[in-house]
Amino acid sequence: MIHDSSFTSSKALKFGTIAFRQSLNLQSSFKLALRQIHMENNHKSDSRGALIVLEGLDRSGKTSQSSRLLSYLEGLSHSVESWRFPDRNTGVGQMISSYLANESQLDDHTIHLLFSANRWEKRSLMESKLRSGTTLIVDRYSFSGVAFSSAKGLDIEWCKAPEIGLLAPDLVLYLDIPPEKAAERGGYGGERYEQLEFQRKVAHSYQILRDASWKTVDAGLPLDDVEKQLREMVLDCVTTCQKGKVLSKLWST
Ligand code: NYM
Ligand code: MG
Repeated sequence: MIHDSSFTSSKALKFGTIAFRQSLNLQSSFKLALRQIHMENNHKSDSRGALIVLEGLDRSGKTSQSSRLLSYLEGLSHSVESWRFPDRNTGVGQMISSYLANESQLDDHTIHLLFSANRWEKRSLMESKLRSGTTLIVDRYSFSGVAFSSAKGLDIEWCKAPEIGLLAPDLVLYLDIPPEKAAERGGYGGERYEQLEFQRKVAHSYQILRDASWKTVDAGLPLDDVEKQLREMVLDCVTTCQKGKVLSKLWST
């Protein structure tokens, strides 16, 4: 009896161990399957639109090239939008617009922060567009903010500070043109900053800001030639972001 019972319990123990092992196996295959599903989902959500910024002096051709790039990408059936800063349609944008038109006067620091606030008010929309797969071609961004304000003599690090944490562009296309040549192009409008001497200082500030995400194009070339070069760079960037690239933040260490 005693022997029997010990036999039965050792059998039960063996059975229990097998059942336990099998359940462990099942658990780990289940976990593996879950991980695979998770990775697939992650892969899908990593695919996103590209944040492409055009920078350069006034009259360097950014606006014309933005609209050309928009039509080009639309023609390839990409989801794409063209944005610009300052965005003059918001309340902050209207204050900026009247300052630029010399209809109001503001302290240099104040207008700098308004330009920055104008980007911050669009930040979350920008992120959701990019994550949903829309590429944004943006005419001016934080680099304009820092280049123009620091050209007035404001400290460059102070100028960069309010931009920290905005989305970092995947590509900055710098339309390079000598300030004298830009000034010849149909002349400047009546807006603040549109003066040769000031634009020389802005060009200098842009040089300090240049980093690895920048590509420089000779904007003195005919529009078609500039466009051809830009198309290639843009398409390359859009493809990289479609495959999945981490969306990073500007100037955070
Ligand atoms: N500008 C633009 C700034 O001074 N700081 C900024 O942050 C931005 C986005 O506004 N001369 C200046 C550069 C231009 C002016 O822009 C208006 P646009 O692209 O010419 O309309
Ligand atoms: Mg302008």
